[in-house]
Amino acid sequence: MNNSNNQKDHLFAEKMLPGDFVFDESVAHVFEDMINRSVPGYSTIIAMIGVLADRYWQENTKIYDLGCSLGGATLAAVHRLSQKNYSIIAVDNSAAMIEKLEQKLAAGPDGLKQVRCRCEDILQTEISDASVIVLNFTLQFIALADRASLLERIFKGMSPGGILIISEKIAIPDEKLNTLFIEMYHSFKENMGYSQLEISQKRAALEHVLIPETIDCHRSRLTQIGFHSFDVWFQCFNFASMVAFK
Ligand code: GEK
Repeated sequence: MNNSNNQKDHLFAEKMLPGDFVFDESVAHVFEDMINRSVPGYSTIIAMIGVLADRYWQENTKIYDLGCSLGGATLAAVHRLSQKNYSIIAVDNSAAMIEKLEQKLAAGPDGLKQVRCRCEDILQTEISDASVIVLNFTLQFIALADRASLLERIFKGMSPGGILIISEKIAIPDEKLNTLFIEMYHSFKENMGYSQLEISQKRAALEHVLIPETIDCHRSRLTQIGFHSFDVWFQCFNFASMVAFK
């Protein structure tokens, strides 16, 4: 669904004082443009989350979109599951994001009534009877110390056969490749119209807020918790989307 309020992201275009990135009103205002121009493959990942949600959703279970922002993944699932009796819980702790998502849902067709929005910390979200759980570029913002317990709660709240989809910026263990992929990513952002100043100021703002981990780290933590059939289904430079099953 297109958002007619979609504005171009110029948030880091002017020289600014250093400070950590926050998901406030100014970010929510330009978010769709920002994420499409900042995450390689974002639209492909979103569309495929819809396909995976449709394939793995089970009757009488819920879909959770944790860190939903403006509901990109939620709306892709709605689109694919249109005739089914699904329910989606879309959670974000940014009031600005949830407010905009609620406005979008209210203005949309009736099927969107099957989506419930919650403005809360996903570390507090009660998870039960879930067959599809989406963490689309959200886990990277959770403190490292809290990630395993969050994933354990997710595992406990899932029904057997359920799918967990995690998309993340990733760290590459080989230093040469890590540097190469980051540089390729910056070229991607330049191609998307961001200036070098915007790229470097955004990078600095995210430095202490977005903490990437390696694919091996994701794999071993999920396997230890009890998930099986983990793999990466999409990767472009240092961005990946992974699946794992209960
Ligand atoms: C998409 N999934 O378009 N609790 C709840 N929400 C959180 C928390 C938390 N503890 N920490 C961060 N967030 C979306 C994109 S964006 C990714 C996700 C990005 C929320 C935060 O408010 C923001 O909306 C989202 O996670 C991350 O498919 O901007 O790179």
